[in-house]
Amino acid sequence: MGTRRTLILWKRQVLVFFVLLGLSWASTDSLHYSVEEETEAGSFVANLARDLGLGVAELSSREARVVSDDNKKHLHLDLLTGDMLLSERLDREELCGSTQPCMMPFQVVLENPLQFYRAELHVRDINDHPPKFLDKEITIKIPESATIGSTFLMENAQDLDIGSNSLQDYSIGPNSHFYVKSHDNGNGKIYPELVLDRALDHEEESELRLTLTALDGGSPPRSGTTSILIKVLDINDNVPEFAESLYEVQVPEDMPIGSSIIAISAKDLDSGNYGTISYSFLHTSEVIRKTFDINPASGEVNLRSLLDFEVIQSYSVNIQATDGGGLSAKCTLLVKVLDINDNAPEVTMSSITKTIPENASETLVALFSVRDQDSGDNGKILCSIEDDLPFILKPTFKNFFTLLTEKALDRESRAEYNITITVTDMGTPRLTTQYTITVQVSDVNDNAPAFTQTSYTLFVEENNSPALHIGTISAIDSDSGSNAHITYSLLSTHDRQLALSSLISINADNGQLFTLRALDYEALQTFEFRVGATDQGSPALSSQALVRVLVLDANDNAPFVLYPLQNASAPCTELLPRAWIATLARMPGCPSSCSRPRSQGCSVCGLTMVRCTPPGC
Ligand SMILES: *[C@@H]1O[C@H](CO)[C@@H](O)[C@H](O)[C@H]1NC(C)=O
Ligand SMILES: *[C@@H]1O[C@H](CO)[C@@H](O)[C@H](O)[C@H]1NC(C)=O
Ligand SMILES: *[C@H]1O[C@H](CO)[C@@H](O)[C@H](O)[C@H]1NC(C)=O
Repeated sequence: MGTRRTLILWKRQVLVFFVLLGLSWASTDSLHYSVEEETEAGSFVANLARDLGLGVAELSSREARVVSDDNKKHLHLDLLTGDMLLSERLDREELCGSTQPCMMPFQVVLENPLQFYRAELHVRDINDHPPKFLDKEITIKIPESATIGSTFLMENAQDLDIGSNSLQDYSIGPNSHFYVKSHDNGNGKIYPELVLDRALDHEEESELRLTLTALDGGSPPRSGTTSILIKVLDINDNVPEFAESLYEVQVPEDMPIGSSIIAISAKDLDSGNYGTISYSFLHTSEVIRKTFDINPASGEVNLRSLLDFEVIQSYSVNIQATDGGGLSAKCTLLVKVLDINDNAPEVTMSSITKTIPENASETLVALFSVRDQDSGDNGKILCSIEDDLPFILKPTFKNFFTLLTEKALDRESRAEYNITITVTDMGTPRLTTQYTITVQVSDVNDNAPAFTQTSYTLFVEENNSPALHIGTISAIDSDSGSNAHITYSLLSTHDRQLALSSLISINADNGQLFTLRALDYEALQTFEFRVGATDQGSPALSSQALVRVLVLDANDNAPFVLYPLQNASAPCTELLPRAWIATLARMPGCPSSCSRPRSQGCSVCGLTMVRCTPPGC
């Protein structure tokens, strides 16, 4: 633009020159003046009267005046003094731009006769402009891999001043990576060039800010600055890095599916894609893939399926972190499964005796083992039974227990026991398993029959009918079964004269007593005998009681003829106990059993009594 403006100016000058030339004579000599730009208006430039060798009066009379080629009134002639003054402040940069020297041709015109003098005013440059950068901030992108000595050309600063007042040099603020070189491109412009002095590292410093200063050569020099932002571009020069090579996490086995157990994180000092890490499992087994998954972006490891401490106690998972440039690192995640008390203790019966004899000490009732699949306290077991039972638990080898009777049991006081074995682990919460054993106490013949009374007194009126039921004795045996099955019997009497067996008979099964014949008060008023009750245990137990029979008198005697003897061949009738049948059967003419009693002249009285009329009686 400066050049173009100069051109226009020059054309105009030429035009004016020719016009003037055509008008009149022109002086050959030209006058040279010089003034500094920016000088105050009204400042003195020269005394034209003296320089032209004319008097002031003549200047005035000939209407001398100063005409600038550009038709602007930069100068002014004072006709009273002949002084040529500046009529305005001149700006060299405006008048001439970069053209130098900055010459402003003008004519001094006189009339009568017309005469003009060529003159020119040299407007001298002063350092009134500092160098100036067009941009307040310059951004340069430099890859961190740039080698030392690399150069980076930047926009130059501009200084409107010229010559030594124009831009001369560049400098940058202190920094450890760059210095600046001024670079003359040959057309008069000086460019700054950054030179890399020390290698850059994006990870250490991703941006640098420098101040570039442009200096001119004025006195004093003026300067302009701009800020340079250097963006250090990343290259994938960093491998992802895990904070630890081994991560360890403890996970309770009841952790629900989908839970996050840990977030693994690696760092990559690179930025952008080179610093973007994706996580994955590396060389993992099927089991691990089924159990865990990893979020590729966040590195969060989640549970895919339930853990079971009783199956697997720990997992070793290899995790790989890969950046966008394909560099990778690996670490190991150790997942320790924590036991939760999720298994109740178990009881395994090896043997059970469901029936134990009473009155036996330390009888083995059961042999069993306990176990709990959990570990630690969760797997520690306490084994107990109710306190109030006559049984004890004894630990044997390992986890085996025996259940024994504590003392001899008495079936008669308790015949059945329900023993609940309670097995509890020490976990939180405690888990308990119960196992109930029902034990029957079998009978032992340890109780003798006991008579309801120690002695019985029976009354019989004399002349009773034979086979009269005169009373019942009774004993109780608290044993059971045959041990309680009582057989009653008559025992011998102390009175040797008494033919007890012909007087009394007893039903061995129910203790009913019968008279075998009519009693006669006048012959026998009272008698006593012992009865026995015997159970069928082995050995059998028995007890005795005393029976006293009192015969009551009746008025049955008329005056009695003692002699001659009454009919002596009357049939004898007798009641015999059942037990005697066998004996009778061996006697001629008597039945051998009661299956055919009547044909033999026998008849059955009740279940146990037989009336028999042996021919020999
Ligand atoms: C033992 O348990 C069984 C079954 O529950 C019950 O029928 C029986 O009465 C119990 N016996 C005792 C002595 O508690
Ligand atoms: C019952 O036990 C006691 C004491 O051991 C013993 O004296 C008694 O003979 C036993 N009885 C039977 C019927 O075994
Ligand atoms: C025996 O006495 C009974 C009556 O008491 C009588 O019927 C019977 O004929 C007598 N027999 C003899 C041989 O005297």
